[in-house]
Amino acid sequence: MPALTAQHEHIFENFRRWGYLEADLDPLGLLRLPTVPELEGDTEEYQAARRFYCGTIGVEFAHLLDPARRRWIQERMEASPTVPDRARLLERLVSAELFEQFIQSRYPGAKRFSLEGSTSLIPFLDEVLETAAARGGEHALIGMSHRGRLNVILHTAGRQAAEIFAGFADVDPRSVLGAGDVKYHRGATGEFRARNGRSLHIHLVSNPSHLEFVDPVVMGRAYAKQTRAGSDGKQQVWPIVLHGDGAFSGQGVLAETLNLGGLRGYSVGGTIHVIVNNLIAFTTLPEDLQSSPFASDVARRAPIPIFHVNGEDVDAVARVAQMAAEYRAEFSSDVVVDLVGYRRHGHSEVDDPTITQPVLYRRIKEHPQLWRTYAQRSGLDPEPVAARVREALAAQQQEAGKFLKIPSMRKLPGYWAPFFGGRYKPEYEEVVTPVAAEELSAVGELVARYPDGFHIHPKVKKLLQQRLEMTRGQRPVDYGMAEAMAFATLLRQGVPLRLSGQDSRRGTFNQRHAALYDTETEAAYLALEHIGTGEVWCEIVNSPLSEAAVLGFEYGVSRDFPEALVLWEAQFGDFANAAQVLVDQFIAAGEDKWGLLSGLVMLLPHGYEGQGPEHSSARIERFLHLAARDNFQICQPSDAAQYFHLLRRQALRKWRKPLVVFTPKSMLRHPDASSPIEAFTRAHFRPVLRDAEVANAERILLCTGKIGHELRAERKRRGDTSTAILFLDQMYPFPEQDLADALAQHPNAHEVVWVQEEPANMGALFFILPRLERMAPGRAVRSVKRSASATPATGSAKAHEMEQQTLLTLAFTTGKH
Ligand SMILES: Cc1ncc(C[n+]2csc(CCOP(=O)(O)OP(=O)(O)O)c2C)c(N)n1
Ligand SMILES: [Mg+2]
Repeated sequence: MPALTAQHEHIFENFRRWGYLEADLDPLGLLRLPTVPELEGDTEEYQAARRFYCGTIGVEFAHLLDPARRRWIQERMEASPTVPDRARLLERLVSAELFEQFIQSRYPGAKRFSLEGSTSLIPFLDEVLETAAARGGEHALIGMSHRGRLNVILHTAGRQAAEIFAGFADVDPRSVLGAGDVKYHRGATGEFRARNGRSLHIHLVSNPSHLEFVDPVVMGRAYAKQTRAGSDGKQQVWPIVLHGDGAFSGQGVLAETLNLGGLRGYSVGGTIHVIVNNLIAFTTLPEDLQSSPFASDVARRAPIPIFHVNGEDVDAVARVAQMAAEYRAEFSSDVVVDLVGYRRHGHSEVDDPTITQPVLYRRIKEHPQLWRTYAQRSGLDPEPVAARVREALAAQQQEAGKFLKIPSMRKLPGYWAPFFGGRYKPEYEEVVTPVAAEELSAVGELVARYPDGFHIHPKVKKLLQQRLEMTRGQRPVDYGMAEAMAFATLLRQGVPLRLSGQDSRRGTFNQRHAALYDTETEAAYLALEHIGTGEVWCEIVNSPLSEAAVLGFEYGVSRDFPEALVLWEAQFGDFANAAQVLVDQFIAAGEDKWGLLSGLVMLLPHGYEGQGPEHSSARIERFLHLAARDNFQICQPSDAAQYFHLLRRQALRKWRKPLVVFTPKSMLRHPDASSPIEAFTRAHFRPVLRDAEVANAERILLCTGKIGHELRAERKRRGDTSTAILFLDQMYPFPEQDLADALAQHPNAHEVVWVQEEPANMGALFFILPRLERMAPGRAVRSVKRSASATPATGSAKAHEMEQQTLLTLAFTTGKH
């Protein structure tokens, strides 16, 4: 081969960099792209380069940092494409399009979020999965929103059309009163049969309406399945996420999720992202959706390629699918595919698009259906296939009539078998959370250990020494050590463990020290990661500065590793509101909507310490608002031993429910919240802590968290012997019996006062008061709280102190006569 001239190279480099901007990507010519002066010219080189880079495939890869990856793409783009199995592609297109039309004609007025205009998604997914199967893939986790979901369930997950049609008939609404979900959000599992005879298990992840929030959940689930699969897990389990163009460019959680792709502790060996780009979002056009030409532009910050492909060139779509999947397999990297099409109907089928885009929809109406044009271009007769498909769909509709209730299209993996959800029953309380003294002292040695020659920081050395003394009963155990002991004892009992959060390895409050850092080399050593044996893994990870993506990821991990203790920690509890969608739509509602359980733990630092409107409150009220039907557990352990037992209970129980824990800040090392070693060897988690100091009180103060300790100190200061202080360590499920028993210990108490640090419109007040009133007939029920406020706390530390003092004073005087 003659050496390429510099001129030739220069021209090709320009096309490699900018060619996608002049590629023929858009079936209806709607994309507005800039012209590129560097691509002007008509020499032979220009024509050759244009053929490679400005056809129906345009690829952005000049921003990849690794020359080997750029070369890999270049070689494939500059090679002649092989001819695909066109008969097969046609058959899939016909089937995908006629399925939509069948629903349109048989269930008029029903929403399905048709795929028409982007039906080449179905052959695209086929080719991705074919490549995955050839590369050792066994599972594909697919996340997607509404558009084309039913089509994917049928063609990709391999479910029966009859099962889908039964959903349109809504055969038994009574069975899902107040629960369940609409058909275009429900999950499905099935099999995709590849040509090489292998089949891939497909897991279509249940999805809420909130666009893009499923993305990190898919990754977390894939991560868990890959961990389970072992060393070649990343080849076995393939995450694929489908996006709308509007959602891709607009929703920040997508950007957060892309950022996880290359991080240790979160990498899943590459996710295949597909934008089903119909150049519209509901009624809004691209010029109002993104500031840049392509919806995909947000992905260019990551070192991953972006393939654009004209969705009407089905051969090119198949070629891109193969390239994308091969790239993922080769480089363990994310890849983005922008499948450009249009939307044949309104946003849903009951929506009239001619109101907002009358001209566009006149054009779309005249635009031929893809299966017909593809057949024509390929010289194939589509009619025999079409007749077969129509007949099969009609037969499936007959079958659908036989279902008595909407069929579940999902089978849970076997590892869920031992676990259950539903309402809480007291007989579940069988788990043993105390640990023998010898075991605790053995564990103390283990967690305080570091390798020979490790240069330990003097402050940390002192702390480790103190921890040893704690397990030997020589000093009270604080929260940090209680947690380390809970983790270590669980690991020794065979429970895998994963904790992620911002700065979680050291701990935001310098309390955890799960990782020790060598003062000479900065190498990290995590004693907990060396405790489990065999399959028992432990990961304590510093997360990126994201709440939504990281919480979604950990929820995903918990969904596919129910036997592990999976924890997400917020830096401060209120930052969890940046992930509120995950809490609302998955964690609180997942069981009700989809019958899906999770044992995820959320650790949310909470407490009023004068740090201002933020950093004070983890918004207890928000979680209590979401509490119903025992959907999750909401707890605030008031001392170290309670925390220890709570974590162990969560891991050892088979009742799998998310657990929200309000964790302390200043109380982390406070002697009042530390516990004697005996509390770890004997007790268990108590939802209500009784008062050991005051018997037969005249007044009862009921509270949760730090304020209780302050009330105790105030009582001591006052020399008060007639006021009992009870801690409500579990707010939900509401421990009615335990609380009733605790109240009954003080039959002469004429009033019960709920005391909280939070303002009147926040905290647990609204939740507790009506329950207390019901439970304390004949006693006055009152409350002490900050005045209602638009912010959780004051910005002035001094004002905070004054308020706090007032709370304490009021607590000891309110209603007193
Ligand atoms: C977070 C969120 N905001 C708004 C909506 C309402 N909504 C549902 S679909 C949709 C348009 C989505 O457009 P696009 O992502 O392009 O997908 P398409 O429907 O075109 O396939 C909107 C605004 C939503 N579901 N989720
Ligand atoms: Mg769209």
